[in-house]
Amino acid sequence: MNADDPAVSLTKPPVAVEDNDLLLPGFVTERISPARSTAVAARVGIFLGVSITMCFVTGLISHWIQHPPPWFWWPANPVWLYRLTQGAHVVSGVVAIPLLLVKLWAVFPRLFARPLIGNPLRLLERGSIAVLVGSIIFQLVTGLFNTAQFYPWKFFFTTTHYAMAYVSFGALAVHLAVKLPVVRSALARPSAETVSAPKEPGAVSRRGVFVAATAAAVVAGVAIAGQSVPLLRRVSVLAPRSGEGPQGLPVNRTADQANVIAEATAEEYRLEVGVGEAKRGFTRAELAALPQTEAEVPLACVEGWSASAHWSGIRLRDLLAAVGEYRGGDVEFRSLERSGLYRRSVLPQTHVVDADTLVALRLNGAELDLDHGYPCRLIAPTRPGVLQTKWLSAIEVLT
Ligand SMILES: Nc1nc2c(c(=O)[nH]1)N[C@H]1C(S)=C(S)[C@@H](COP(=O)(O)O)O[C@H]1N2
Ligand SMILES: [Mo]
Repeated sequence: MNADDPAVSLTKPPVAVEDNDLLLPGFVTERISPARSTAVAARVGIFLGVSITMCFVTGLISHWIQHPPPWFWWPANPVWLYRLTQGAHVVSGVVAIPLLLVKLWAVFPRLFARPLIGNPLRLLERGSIAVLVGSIIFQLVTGLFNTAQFYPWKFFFTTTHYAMAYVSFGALAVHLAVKLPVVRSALARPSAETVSAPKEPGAVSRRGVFVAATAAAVVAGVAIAGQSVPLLRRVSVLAPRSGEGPQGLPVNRTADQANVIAEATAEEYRLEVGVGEAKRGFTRAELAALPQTEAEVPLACVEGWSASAHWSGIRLRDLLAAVGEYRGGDVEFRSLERSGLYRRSVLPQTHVVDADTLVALRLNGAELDLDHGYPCRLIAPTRPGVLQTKWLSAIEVLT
């Protein structure tokens, strides 16, 4: 090849890197593809930033519902709201995976740029990249494994995933602030940067990379979205929990695994309800004799799967009224389960008084299956699945 050939100068950029005064070692510049450009990195980076922000915000919401800080308020309507935010959390996280890979591919040669450390600003930039890449990979991988209920590690997923979210989002903010000038100039040169295809045969173009990144992100999104979007179920290879369970709903923990079958089916079963000083135990027959209400409330697991369901049972507010006067406050639900993380949940007042909050006895037109919480379970709108306590043994207004 001739060094004066304009095509060559396009595909083999000079040693100075386009975004700043850094120098790349010769062996890297020799092999660098023009598609590994700042233009591609910046554009893919914007999509990546949007999906990570969406994932972060929806993740925080899910965390706050489960561990509410004093100032936090979450509505009881519309019933599908949590289904939407948690579906968006999982989809945006999965979409970010191919985007991150392309982004890393695009910037990879720059990781060898000299000076390796340099001035304090450059040190900050390098440090933020190291933390960013490490923590994002950690978040995406652990999150994806969690959707499959696969935990090949020792730490507790929820707390670690939550703590790491702040680390990665903080690193993202620093990274963006440092890179803002580069991003702005890269976006300001659309025609020169994205349109110029390399003349070298077989070389990949910038537009090609960008289209491939977008396509990969769409495929990844569709592959997981079937967990919450029934129409996509058949094409969603990454939606492991969308399979059918009893009564057309998946089950995360069966009655057998929870070791509650004997007590749940016992003659002596009572649901103990406490409202202030007033206490009353209900047999299953007594519960069934109370006025029944129906509600269409989806189950939306934090792992990303969700499904519509038709419940019938007693409105929680009616049940409390049958025992004593509810004067406001949170209500605690306890399960027959002796151990397990989800044997207890606390329902805020907004949901306690909502007409769709039920102590459910029936599901999709039949008696509640043992695996879905027989003799009765909590069903409240726009709440994570893990808080929809099954096999209830006691309900108590907290004071
Ligand atoms: N007592 C009890 N209730 C529970 C659980 C549990 O392990 N124990 N799992 C929860 C989780 S994580 C989800 S997603 C829903 C699922 O309800 P399903 O099994 O009826 O589909 O139940 C919730 N209720
Ligand atoms: Mo769940």
